Amino acid sequence: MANAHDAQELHAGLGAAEPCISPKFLYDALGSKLFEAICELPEYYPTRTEAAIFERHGAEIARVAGTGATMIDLGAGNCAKAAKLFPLLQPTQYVAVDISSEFTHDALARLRQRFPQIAMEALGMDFSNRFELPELVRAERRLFFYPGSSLGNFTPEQAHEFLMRLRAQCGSDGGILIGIDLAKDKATLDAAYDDALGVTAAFNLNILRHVNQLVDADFDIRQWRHHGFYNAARGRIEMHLEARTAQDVHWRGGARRFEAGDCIHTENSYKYQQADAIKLLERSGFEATRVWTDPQRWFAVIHAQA
Ligand code: AVJ
Repeated sequence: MANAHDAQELHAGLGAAEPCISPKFLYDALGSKLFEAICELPEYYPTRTEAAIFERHGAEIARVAGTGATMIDLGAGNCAKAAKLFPLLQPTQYVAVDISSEFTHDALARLRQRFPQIAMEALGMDFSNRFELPELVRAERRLFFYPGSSLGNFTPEQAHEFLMRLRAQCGSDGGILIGIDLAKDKATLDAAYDDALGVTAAFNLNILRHVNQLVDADFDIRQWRHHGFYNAARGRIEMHLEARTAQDVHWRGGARRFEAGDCIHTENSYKYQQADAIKLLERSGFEATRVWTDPQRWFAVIHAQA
């Protein structure tokens, strides 16, 4: 069952002239596991490229970002990226924010055993719209940790608004450590979002299963096909689901007909030029202090202070 806000959002998206489902609905418990599997795929370079940057430059990242902060992990998932940085960043408090809260709760339970000196909280919430941290998150020295290039799910304008809101919540001396996927050749990008095993296809199709649960819809998943490709003109990956056949779909409070070939837009993932990512941060009130990239310049990790 969806909350009223999600139900309304789904209803509006499904009924729109250009139907869409927000990518946040990709992440139910199964979707989070499928995303973990995507991160293991040879074609999906972002996770391992970013991990290699953290691995190689971790000590310097910790020097620049500073130790002893409250580390707020946005879209924490299995918390693996943050956990690897704990020995270097030594946060006093770790706050794992994720829309898929049970998934993150389980991960956090294991982490508490390994790092008893760090106070840990899991927050199950959608931070994409409005975003206020509860009292339990300490206000001094907040370091937002936003890896994986999830910022790419926003349009650049939405990203700007989101970053301004983050900046306003940084507290004194706070900052952000963010991962940004950089623009690159189309073949590499196409393969990363349409892999040979079909894991990304399963991940995308799973959104329909999740929507069936959330608003009691009757999507027949076998009647839909995954598309994931780089739209170079718009500088973004697009994921769509295409109806294989004409069909009627119903959900709580609505219904519509899809003709064969009709598409539902499920995700954008913007790819940035490094200079544009820095401009975006600075336009949002941050000051970029340092950028780390891999030798191919496929991915950037940026630290910026509030
Ligand atoms: C988690 C949003 C960064 O855009 O690469 C992976 C999600 N979608 N494969 C991305 C995703 C399809 C991912 N982000």
